[in-house]
Amino acid sequence: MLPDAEISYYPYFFDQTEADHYLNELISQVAWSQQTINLYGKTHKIPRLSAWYADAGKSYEYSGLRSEGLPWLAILTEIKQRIKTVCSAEFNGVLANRYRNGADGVGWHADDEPELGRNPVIASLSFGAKRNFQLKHKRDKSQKQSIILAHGSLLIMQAETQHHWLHQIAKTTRHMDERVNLTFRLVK
Ligand SMILES: O=C(O)CCC(=O)C(=O)O
Repeated sequence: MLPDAEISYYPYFFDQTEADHYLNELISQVAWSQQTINLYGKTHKIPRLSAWYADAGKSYEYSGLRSEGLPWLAILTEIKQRIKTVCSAEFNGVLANRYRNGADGVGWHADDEPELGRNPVIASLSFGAKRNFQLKHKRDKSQKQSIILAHGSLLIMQAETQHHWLHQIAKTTRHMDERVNLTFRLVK
């Protein structure tokens, strides 16, 4: 149990066959793009591919950029319905991330954008390569945790987690196959 957090992890949320199917279909169906950010006047490509799907009018700002939601794909709606078997929260958008290899990652951050409101529920699904999901407390430096996110797993973060904790998927020089992550969110 982590302090100031509420995190549930379901390593076998999807069985191997389902997880393989979703990995392949998401890679081919999602409209992946590599966003760029401006840092101190220089343009950088973010080290992953992404796409935001959402109900009409639910735009979302991530990696410093606002994205209009793409219309839901049937496969994403199907996965959203499955999450309902363990979590009663409503979701109206999903951020898809694709890590092509170990050189892709996401740096320390919290999912605390204002449009998610206070204490958001984030449901995060993983398909493909196992990656290390690290958490660190914002103030108490002795508090850290890491979870190896397995193929077909579901991680739910809720309550005050985003307020007190940061998370990242660190880049690695080790060989890594592709991984797709879906984080379902409710944009107010
Ligand atoms: O890929 C992951 O598991 C984490 C993704 C993430 O942190 C995010 O989308 O905010």
